[in-house]
Amino acid sequence: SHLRLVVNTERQPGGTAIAGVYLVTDRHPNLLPRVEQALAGGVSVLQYRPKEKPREETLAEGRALKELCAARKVLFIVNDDAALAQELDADGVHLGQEDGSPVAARQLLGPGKLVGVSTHTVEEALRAEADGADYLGFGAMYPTGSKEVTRMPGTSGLAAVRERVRLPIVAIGGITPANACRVIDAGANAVAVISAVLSAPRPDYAVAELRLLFNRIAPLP
Ligand code: TZP
Ligand code: MG
Repeated sequence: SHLRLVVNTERQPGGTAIAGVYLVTDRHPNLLPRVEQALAGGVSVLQYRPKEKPREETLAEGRALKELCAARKVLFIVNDDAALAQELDADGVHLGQEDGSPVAARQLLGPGKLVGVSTHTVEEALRAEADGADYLGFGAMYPTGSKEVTRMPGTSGLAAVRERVRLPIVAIGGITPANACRVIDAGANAVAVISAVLSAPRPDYAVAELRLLFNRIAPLP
């Protein structure tokens, strides 16, 4: 069964769409039902982060995830690959520092699509803003087993970026319901999570716990 709370994930008028819980996919063998359950807890954005596999499988998985998102008005973003985002008609693409220019991605995807850029320093954040990013990824906050991270600016790095940019900031890396309060307080508009949700016994409860923190802490610049 799913969480019985009524969850409103519709965008608030005048507010940014990038806020709250931003779920990133992994290669969980049972990914679709796990994601479906997570969305029931109140996810705002889903990022599809496919792993190496045949293009047709990636497309099929991407279409299925997009459908789950559409049913709950959750934004659907594709990691790394602007061409895949275009092929899936995703709501946007998320680029790392080595994934090509945000300007080119925006040109390919056309108006109305979101372009997010991963950043780790104030300098990268300012450059992403100048390149026209719609939001920033920023991390890692904490050690994580989900990715080999070489930089961990943490919540103090996040606070430094918050002072310099007005774009929505999505913090990532080792975030859990137990530490998300610190991350939101340091200025995150959204928390990106993999394991704290997809490896939880109840992904919907884990999302709800994270989401409710925003209602309680949220006044952000
Ligand atoms: N980028 C920086 S840390 C990370 C990514 C994709 C992994 C986050 O996973 P988790 O399990 O929420 O720490
Ligand atoms: Mg990338």
